[in-house]
Formats: sequence, C-alpha cells, structure tokens
Amino acid sequence: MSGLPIDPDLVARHNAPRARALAEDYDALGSRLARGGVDIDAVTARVAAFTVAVPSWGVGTGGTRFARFPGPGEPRGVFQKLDDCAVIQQLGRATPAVSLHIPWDEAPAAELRGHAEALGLAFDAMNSNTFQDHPGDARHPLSYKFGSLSHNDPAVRAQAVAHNVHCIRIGEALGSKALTVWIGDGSNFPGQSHMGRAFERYLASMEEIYAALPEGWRLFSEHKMYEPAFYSTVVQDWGTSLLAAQSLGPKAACLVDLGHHAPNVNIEMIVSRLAHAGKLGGFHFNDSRYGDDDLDAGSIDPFRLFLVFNELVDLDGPGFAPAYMIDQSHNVSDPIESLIRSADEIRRAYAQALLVDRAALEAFQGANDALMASETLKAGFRADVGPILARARADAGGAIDPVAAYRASAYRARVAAERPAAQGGGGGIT
Ligand code: LRH
Ligand code: MN
Ligand code: MN
Repeated sequence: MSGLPIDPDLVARHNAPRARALAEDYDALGSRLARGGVDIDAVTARVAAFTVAVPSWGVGTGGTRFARFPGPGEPRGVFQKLDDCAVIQQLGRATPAVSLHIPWDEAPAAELRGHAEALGLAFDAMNSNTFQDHPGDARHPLSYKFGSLSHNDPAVRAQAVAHNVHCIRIGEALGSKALTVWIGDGSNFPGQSHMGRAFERYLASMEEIYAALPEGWRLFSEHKMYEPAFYSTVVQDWGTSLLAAQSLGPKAACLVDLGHHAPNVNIEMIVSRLAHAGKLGGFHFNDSRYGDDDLDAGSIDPFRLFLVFNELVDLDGPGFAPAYMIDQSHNVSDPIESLIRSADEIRRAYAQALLVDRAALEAFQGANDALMASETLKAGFRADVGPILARARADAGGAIDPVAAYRASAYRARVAAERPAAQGGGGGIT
C-alpha cells in the first residue's frame, strides 16, 4: 500500500455535512473564551502543533495473561502495522510518528523508511525487547528468564546490551532519535536476588548502551512497579529511574508510563519532580485502574490526564521537549479506533490545560485561597474543547468525527479480506 490508506474524497464527504455545526460550535466557544481574554485560534494552533506517537504494537489486538482474542484484519508484520498507523494519522492528524519495538518490528531499514515515507509517517523512539525470549533469533541464543541487563551471567548481559545497540543502529537508519529501555528484570521471592548488586549490573549495562548513542540521541529509562517480577523489580519507580539517568549523563532521561504506578500515586507530581531535575524524557500515555492496564488514554481518569498536562503546560518553555507516545493494548475494541480516541483525549487534556488562567491560579495560591485555586484549575478541565480539537483536525485535512469516518470507510473489512486470520501475532505483550 502506498499513498493515503483512506480515500481523501471519503473524508471530504464525511466533513461536508458536519462543517456548519462545527463552525457554529467553534464560534460559540470562541465568544465564550474571548470574554476571558483567550484567543481561541491561538489555542487551536498550539493544539494542532501537539503530536503524540503511536506504538506499532498497539495496532494489533493485545491480550491478557489468560487469553488473546484476535480481531479481524489484524496486521501481519510491521508493514501492515504502518498501514494501520497511517489510518490513525490520516483521520486524526495528531499522530505523525510511530514507535517501533525490536525484534517484533525487525525488517530492512530502507524498506521500513520507504514504506513510512510513502504513508507520510516518521519514526519516534525505538524500543528494545529483552523481556521475553526470541526463539529462532540468532541474536538471542540465551534466555532472559532470569533477567537481561541485570542478569548475573555476563554473557546474557552482553547479549542484552548488543540488542539495545542493534536497536539504536536500526533507529539511526530510520531517523529516530531515542531509545526507550524497559526491562522486566526482578525477582519473585525475597532472597532470590541481591537488590543492590542487580542494580549495579543494570547500571553497568546501561553505561555500555549509553556509550553507543549517536550525537543528538536520548536514552530513556522506563520504570514499572512490578510485573513480570512480583517481589522486586530492578527499575521499579521514578527514584531508581532518576538515579540511573543522573548517573548515566546528559543524554539519559526518565520515561513515565502512566500505568506503571500504584493506584492513587500522584503522577503529576512525579512529572514535576523529574522536570525539576531536568530528567523528564517522555511519556507512554494510557489509562489504568489497577496496574499496567494499558487502557485507552483518558478512559478511566481524564482528570488525572488533565493534571499531567497542567504540569506540562506550566513547564513549557525553550528547550522543554519531552517525547510523547501512547502505549496501549486493546482487547475488546478495534485498535485503530482506540488509538484515534486516545490521541484525541490527550489533545483534549492539553487544550484544557492551556485554558487554565495561570496568573489567577498563582494569585490564589499566593493568597492561600485553596478553594479558588482549585476552582481556577478545574475551570480548565470543565471546558468543552471538542470544537477546538475538531477544528485542528479538519484544518489539517483530517475528519471532523474520525471514528465515524473510519467506520464509514470500511477499512477494517477491506483489510480483513486481505489479511488472513491467525491466532498468534507478535507485539501484543504490554
Ligand atoms: C512494559 C511496557 C514497555 C514495553 C511495552 C510493550 O509494560 O509498558 O513500554 O516496551 O510495555
Ligand atoms: Mn510502556
Ligand atoms: Mn506497560
């Protein structure tokens, strides 16, 4: 497939009957915002400039530890995954880049780049996979059952380091500028591993990976509280991640996956602290109620997503450029629809945070007026910014209602006829 996956005429036919209502809603919101001194077009321009990368592994149906129920027309391999990512971008216009996972997405770099360019896509951070074995892969003869970068066998560590360097080299050929490292290393029983020595081995391995970074690249360490290890995890929280990033050097920073924390943890405060340390590298957006649930961004707790964006808007300024990515797994929805919706929810939280009256907020904070400070912040969250999101999409050539346009396109039925059903399908483990 080359060129846009959905007929542009279909998008135009979808938008035409909706354009008038959007114009009215946008004008009404514009008048309301103008009363508070806010220029709606300026907000729309900032929203339109905000993009978030989609995960290649997110376009397949995921699974749980218990079962995987494949959906129709699932992508078979990375080229079809890119096709699906192009649909998300064509209709939503918020996701021009894809984050690849190696070796799930292993393919000749020139072909990958060519296919992506034909679809108008670029590549965001690369992800390495040393959290499962790769049978039949000559680069991975040794097992990661007992860890990877922190393994007590130097040969396994060397294999895991070499894999990460391999990911960097692929990324270089693709125009990526970052490597995200998440490891599943840890232990299931007290006494099983020496927590201090395991961390030292991890750091030594990360130093080798760091040394292989090209100019202009960043190395993200991604923490996660538990799973697959259930007693101790080597990079279990932002404190450990920050220690690693600080000891590695300026190219290293921390990546915050929203689902990798205990319920009720104040994630926006972690964002603030990492930014204070100059080590806020990037995000994996998703939503969660219990653990690493990988649900659609904003689907459980949109207020928390807004509070994260409130910090980001507050921190915004020269040189502040975290990498924004989605990390989701879809079990009961069409992944394309879920990813369109998540990107929209992420932009919604951003737009709402842009509407917060920061001068008033600061004044209420300074006066210890807790109630009015809270009200001022919440006013941004309460705003219905739907017309701003739709305007940004439509002006960029996307669909006013992207999920409706996607359904009207019958893309899923078309690819289901072209792609044979299979029970397996790599890249579903998140
Ligand atoms: C780990 C994780 C990490 C992996 C992805 C597949 O739970 O969030 O980002 O690379 O899932
Ligand atoms: Mn993640
Ligand atoms: Mn995860």
